[in-house]
Amino acid sequence: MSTHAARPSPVVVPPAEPGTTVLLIHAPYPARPRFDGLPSSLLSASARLVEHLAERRISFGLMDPGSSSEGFYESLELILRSGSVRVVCISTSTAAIEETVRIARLVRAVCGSKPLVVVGGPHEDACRLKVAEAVLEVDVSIAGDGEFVLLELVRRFLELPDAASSVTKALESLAQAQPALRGRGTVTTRTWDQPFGRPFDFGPTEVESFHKRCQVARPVRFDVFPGSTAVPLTISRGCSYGQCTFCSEGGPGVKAQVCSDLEWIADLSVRHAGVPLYFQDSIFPATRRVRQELLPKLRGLGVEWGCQVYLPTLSERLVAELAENGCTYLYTGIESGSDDILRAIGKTGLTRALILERLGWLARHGVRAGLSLMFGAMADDGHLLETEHTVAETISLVHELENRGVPIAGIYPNVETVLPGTALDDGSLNFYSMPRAPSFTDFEDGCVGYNFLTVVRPPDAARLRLAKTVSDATRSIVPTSDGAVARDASRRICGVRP
Ligand code: B12
Repeated sequence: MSTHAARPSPVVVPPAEPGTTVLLIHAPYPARPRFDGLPSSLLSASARLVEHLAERRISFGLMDPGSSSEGFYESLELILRSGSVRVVCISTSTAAIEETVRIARLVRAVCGSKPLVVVGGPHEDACRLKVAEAVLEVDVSIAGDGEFVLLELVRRFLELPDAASSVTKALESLAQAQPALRGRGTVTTRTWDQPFGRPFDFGPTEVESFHKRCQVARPVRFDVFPGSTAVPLTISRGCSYGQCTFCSEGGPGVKAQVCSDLEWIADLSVRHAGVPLYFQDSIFPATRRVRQELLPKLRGLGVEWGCQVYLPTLSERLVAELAENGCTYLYTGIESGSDDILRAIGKTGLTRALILERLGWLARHGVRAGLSLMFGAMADDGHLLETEHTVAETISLVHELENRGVPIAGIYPNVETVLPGTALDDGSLNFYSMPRAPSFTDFEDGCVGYNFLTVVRPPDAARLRLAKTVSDATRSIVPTSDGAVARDASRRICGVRP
């Protein structure tokens, strides 16, 4: 008999509606996203809070519109006008920061100062200027491991009457160190005297999946698998490599820790019978325990699955082992066909020769590849590394992989974007007003944020020419958003942004 029957079912997080008391909002991407996914940052942060609210029969609901639209703001206003909302928790990436500000302003315009507005997520974690300091409409922002502190803050706030001092009183309870609290990070609020941001350290949190505690009943589009859906999950936090100059995961914080409990994966798969699993860990943690315990379990589930790898740390033995246990798709960042660029962006050990060798292993073991390309690389001092020649090198690498028979399931072209907290962030950029580059609308994250067209404004003629080369070159290997030129119609830009 299976053991999963004994475990309580994860709490279902319903869509928010008029009457909802605690609103959970994943701030929308300001352009058309090419990826789908669950709001995993927000669900990870609020899983314990959701359990608490469900137990107390306090209503809660999720808004995860994906991309921004007037329809989203109309729905939000309708919910706010119902007069029920007491707490708004927003998770935001840097790209969505202006949407976060608009959401907070709408809350204040409709509900005044009554609701508690809390912000967290990747932007708050990485950005030096914290949201509650930068945005007056936000009461509190929490960087770091948010789950216990968020629960404590909201729990206390809801216990208090609707008084102006409720935020201050709820924050006071955090100061009285609770033995049950966990996590490390920073709480920021303008209700305190300077400094507005204060660190907290209640010890480490256990790395666990939100899937154990809560669930959103929504399929996730992921075109590389049959049925075009997948269940995204992670079994670790952080990145075991952490050296890429464009990624904030190299900074301080969890350095890739694997969940101690992996039993919930079978339950999750049973709840989504027959649907492939996609492990979106930055790098799939191929630890001995994962290889000896998890892989045979995955094989036993009888569903296809995929994960993300860093080619320099891959062995042919591992590819074989993954394939034997049901893995049919590996996603990896090859980024550029130029060895000079790969070295400069921190991908030490990744070379054109190594890419050709290791992706050849995938062909031998019948595993399909998803490839991330990243154009417009800049050096840490901001100068542009990409040239017409290096773009051509990247395109020729893709052709060479095709000619060698590597089964390419999807190509994901990106434009390098400067994110806060990365080696590329020199502290001079304003991450509360994101520039737009309409010529990169076809790219996953090229049209919003700081890239080689928007760090220097206005861009010179050479940069504009390079941007056109990048767009044209990309169109020659993958279809555009309207499905135009495709050398190979079976290959698509698709799926969860890994
Ligand atoms: C899964 C994923 C997605 C999913 C889900 C997004 C999400 N954030 O939930 C999808 C596919 C939708 C996605 C989209 C994008 N993503 Co993404 N994604 C990830 C990924 C791989 C995992 C996120 C995760 O679940 N982590 C695990 C949880 C446990 O940790 P956490 O996210 O740090 O959350 C903790 C704290 O932040 C905090 N917290 C989080 N939310 C909240 C909310 C409140 C109220 C509080 C108090 C605390 C709090 O508590 C959490 C638990 O401790 C990360 C990389 C990574 N490994 O983290 C990139 C990452 C978050 N994505 C990133 C980017 C750039 C994007 C896109 C802009 C890409 C694009 N091409 O356009 C879009 C933005 C979408 C948007 N709406 O703005 C960057 C963000 C950098 C930044 N400063 O913004 C990351 C960090 C990758 C990277 N280093 O480049 N992504």
